Amino acid sequence: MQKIDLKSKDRLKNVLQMLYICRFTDEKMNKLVKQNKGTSFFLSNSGHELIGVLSAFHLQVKKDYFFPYYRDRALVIALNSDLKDIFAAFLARNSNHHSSGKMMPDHFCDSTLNILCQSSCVGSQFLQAVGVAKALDGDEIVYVSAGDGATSQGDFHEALNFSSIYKLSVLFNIQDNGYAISVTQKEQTAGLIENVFKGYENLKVIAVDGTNYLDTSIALIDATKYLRNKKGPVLMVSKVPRLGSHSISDDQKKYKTEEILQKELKKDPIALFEKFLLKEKIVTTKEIDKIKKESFEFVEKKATEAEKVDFPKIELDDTKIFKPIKIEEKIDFIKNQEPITIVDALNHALKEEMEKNLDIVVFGQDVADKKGGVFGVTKGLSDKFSKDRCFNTPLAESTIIGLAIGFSMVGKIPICEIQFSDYIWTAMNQLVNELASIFYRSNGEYNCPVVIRVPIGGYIQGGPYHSQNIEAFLAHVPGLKIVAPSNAKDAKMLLKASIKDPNPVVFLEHKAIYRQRNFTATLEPSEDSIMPLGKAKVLCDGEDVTVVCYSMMVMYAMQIAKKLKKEGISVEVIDLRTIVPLDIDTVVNSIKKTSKLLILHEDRKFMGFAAEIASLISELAFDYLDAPIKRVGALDMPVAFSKVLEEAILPSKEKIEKEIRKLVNF
Ligand SMILES: Cc1ncc(C[n+]2csc(CCOP(=O)(O)OP(=O)(O)O)c2C)c(N)n1
Repeated sequence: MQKIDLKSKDRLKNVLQMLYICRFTDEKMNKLVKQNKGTSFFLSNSGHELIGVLSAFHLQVKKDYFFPYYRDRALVIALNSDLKDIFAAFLARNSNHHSSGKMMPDHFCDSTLNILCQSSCVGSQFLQAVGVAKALDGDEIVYVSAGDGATSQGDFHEALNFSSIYKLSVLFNIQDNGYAISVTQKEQTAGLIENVFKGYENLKVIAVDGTNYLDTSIALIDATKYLRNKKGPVLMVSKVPRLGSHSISDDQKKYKTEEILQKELKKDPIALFEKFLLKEKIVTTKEIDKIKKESFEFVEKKATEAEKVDFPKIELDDTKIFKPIKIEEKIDFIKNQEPITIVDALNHALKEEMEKNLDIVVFGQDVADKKGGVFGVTKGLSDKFSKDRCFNTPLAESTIIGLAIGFSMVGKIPICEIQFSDYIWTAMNQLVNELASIFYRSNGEYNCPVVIRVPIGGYIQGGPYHSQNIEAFLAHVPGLKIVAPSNAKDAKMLLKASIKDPNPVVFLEHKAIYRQRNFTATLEPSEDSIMPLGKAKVLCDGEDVTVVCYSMMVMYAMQIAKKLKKEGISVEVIDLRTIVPLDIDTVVNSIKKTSKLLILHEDRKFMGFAAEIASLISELAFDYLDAPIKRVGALDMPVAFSKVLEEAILPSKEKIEKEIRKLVNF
């Protein structure tokens, strides 16, 4: 490792210049926000400059990866992200990086410098950083910063745990300014952060005065050596003052006494650094003044350039939410084979794709062999492809989706499993607030080709926590595709399309039909067969009524259609196959023929996905309807364990048939 001369004049002048640029940027932003030039929000970074600048100096630009938080502008500036872009983003302009007007100021994102996409959710960056580190195989370091308040989030503990298990080179740089808005450190954490987390094996913990140049530099040398040698993660707790209020909407005088404010001012890292330089006689006052002046002028110039950047164009089409993808349908079947079940179909799709694409990684709870998943979908994958490509995660759903985000942003294709849909809720922040919007928020700089496989549904006496359906919740989130196959051939081909999709796909697998043979087992599509997302299928032609359904309800609808046909009632059954994208055209075309629509899903009727379809059809095809649209779904209550209750709560074939008959006779 190269020896660093911490007292070289060049280095120190460089640090000083960066510190001034950061401070003047802060002051300029504070002024700009009052001038109505496009921005309305400002977060002071004053006090945090030294730790940010030195972190950048001790890491390698374009080699290492960075998840800076909003008070880490100094790191981003010192990594040489163009200050014009930072100002332009601050002014909500169409900046080259940092979201181009999508995100509030200081949400950094610059793919040319491996700065990954930041949201506003405090603490959600930790697990994504860990995912990036797990995906890398060189001696790169993944830097992730946050304030002391963020360490209270469960994701922080999950991230320390996972990175410590796998000895991942993640530098957790906690910039402890003693406050989370107004909440003090004592109210926040049961002890000092540097003491609380010492129990994780392989984790090196360093506490440092982040306003002291020499101490911080030495701590970073120590940390980076440990990380480059792949000994494990480092938790560095840097004590810094927050010299401004939390943000422009806050007044710290409400909760900090004058005495505290004065004490904090004495810890201004720039004033302390100037003092150090003069004491060590490394620079003269004159040199300081010169650097200061040049830095000021540089900041002014960059801010002026930024003001000339246009505001974003008003582009609101789908291509801003989903990265475009075109897949041509190709279907043929393997000859002379027995029908396969959905479990087999999924397992074969995974094996075939993993064989072809070395970037695919599978993980989740119990997915590795010999168990191969609680439903056996991932059986044989870790034996065949090694535990690097198919591994068990801790029992932590946020970890699973957080890791997937990290993997996907650095070129991998993660396929993760949430063991039961009922347990996806602990990962909702990573799924909804993070994964779904990264393509949009990064203005297309990053996209996340993640597949999340989720067993859903009831009819198995699973009780309230092994029976849930989640499509209506997820369909409301822009940026997620949702697939719900009803049979083995569709499952195989749709999973292949989901893996090829550059966007996040939630793949819903119904537990009750995983191994069902009579309806859902089919001949096996060949390895190259694929079915694009967003194409519904008319499974049986009819004249009297259209039944729209998906997942397991397709089986019920088809069985009822077959029965009614014998009585001369002709039911057209449409299998949506994907919820998002939704193929509403196929439904409209069917209604033009039948004039009657029944939407069937297993999920609760109230606020279920049928409500959206009904509403769309009333907008698009009202003139063709001869009867009110009917919905059939579960009762508005949790699904009970007892068979008699479960049957009464979920849609039964009898009830569906009754409702179809009523509609036909309307
Ligand atoms: C999950 C979440 N909860 C609440 C907020 C609102 N919020 C934004 S910043 C902040 C305080 C963060 O404090 P800390 O992590 O100590 O960082 P600091 O601002 O002090 O640098 C809060 C509560 C948020 N953005 N995200």
